[in-house]
Amino acid sequence: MPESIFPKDFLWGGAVAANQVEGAWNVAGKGLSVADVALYKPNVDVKNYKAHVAITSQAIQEAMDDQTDTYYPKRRGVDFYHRYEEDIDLFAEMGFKALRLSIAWTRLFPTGKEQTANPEGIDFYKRVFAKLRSVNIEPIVTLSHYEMPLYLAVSNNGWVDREVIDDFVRFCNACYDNFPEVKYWLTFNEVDSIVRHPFTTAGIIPDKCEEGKELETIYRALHHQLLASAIVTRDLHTKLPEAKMGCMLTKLETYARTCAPEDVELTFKKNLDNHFYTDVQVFGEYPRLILRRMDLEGIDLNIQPGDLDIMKENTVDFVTFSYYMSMTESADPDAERTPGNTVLGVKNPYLPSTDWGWQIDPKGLKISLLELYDRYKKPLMIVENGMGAKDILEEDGTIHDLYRIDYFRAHFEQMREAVNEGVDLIGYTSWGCIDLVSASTSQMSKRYGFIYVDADDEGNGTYDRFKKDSFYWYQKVIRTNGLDLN
Ligand code: BGP
Repeated sequence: MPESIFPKDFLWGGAVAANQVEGAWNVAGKGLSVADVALYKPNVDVKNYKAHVAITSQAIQEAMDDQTDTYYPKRRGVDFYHRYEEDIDLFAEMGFKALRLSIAWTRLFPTGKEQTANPEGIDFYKRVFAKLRSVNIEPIVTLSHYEMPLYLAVSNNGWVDREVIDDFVRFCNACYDNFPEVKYWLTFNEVDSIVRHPFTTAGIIPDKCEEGKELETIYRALHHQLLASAIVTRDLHTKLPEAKMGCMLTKLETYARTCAPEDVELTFKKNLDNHFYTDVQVFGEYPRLILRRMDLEGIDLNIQPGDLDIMKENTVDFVTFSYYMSMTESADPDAERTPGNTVLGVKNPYLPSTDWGWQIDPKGLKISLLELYDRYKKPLMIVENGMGAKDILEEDGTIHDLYRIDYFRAHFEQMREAVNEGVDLIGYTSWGCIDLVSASTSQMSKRYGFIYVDADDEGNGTYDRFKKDSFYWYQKVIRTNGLDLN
């Protein structure tokens, strides 16, 4: 068998998030998170992501008054809370080396303000990590994956309040103290997403923000998150010197629709704007061009004395990102647009789209890998990649998701080329390795998994698990370390 181009210890695996898989939203002392008030909106066009992620104080109150999970699918997830042993056995059967998952902040600190962690929450994750260890699967833990305490959103307007930094630092240190065996940690999932969905990412309630100052409010909250990221990176390096801290970016690779200089400039700025968040976490400082842009837009980050020193001295060890699709930009105001991962880009005539309009671009993954490795010169990990699709469970319990195998095969071929051309890629976790609740639309019908979960958008079904054709394909890919993609 010829040698694979991937490193022998390449971390093949899958990714999930507590708020999209666990369910058990109100048991064992868990408090309400921002995900628990995410309303499923069946009558809203799935391509209108802004409408799906929109939130108001009134909608929050209505959700808090509703104890059911009928229209709050993230309250039920796919019942991983009770089925995690069966699910982890299935991941092990595929040969996973790693599983990316998040620790729900409100399982440990129900409101975020408690001074000590909820023992029942600690116990759950101890059991999950023990199960993973028993089948030699390395946990990659996201500390903040769209799950902040609702109490902090309602009482502090989320990360707008600098005080929330201390609450997050206390939560992260409780994780380090209770789960010291975890080697890979990530601070904020898609740290750049705060500008696209400020409530989901940072608990910012739009109707609580000062009129006309919304963007400054968001960037001030972002500064608090980036400062918190540096502080908890420092604490990790102090407490668990063997562990590694990563940042996590939504890689929105953007192409110019034409070679017209206006299109190229606009596109160049779009990519600068996508990278600056992780620039801060890797280089420890805000890029001058971004600070100047904020200055020109009248945005004051309200940086306090000492903040920049902490950020400069505590940078991350590796860089991770999500990649689903690429985007295109144009200066033409009439250019046709198409939705992507909570974004709206110009339609690329050379690329096919998923049923949700996301443009499938395997070559864009290679470009992203080359670009991020050249920019950061740190080990990279792809921690989200995959395609949402309406899978069909056949009478005999099979699911023929050949389109998903084609998607992954094409992306793995590009990963192989990138590694062969010198990129230090240490791992890959597909997004939604088991069907779960969609982040943007709260649908179950937007399936990503190698494992089918018998549940529909309204929560009807047995919740039994079924292996898709892609389960067996990915099992072979992992067994041959990426050599056999047929
Ligand atoms: C990313 C999130 C994931 C996941 C993914 C797919 O933004 O980090 O949580 O949900 O998007 O998006 P969706 O679930 O909206 O299809």
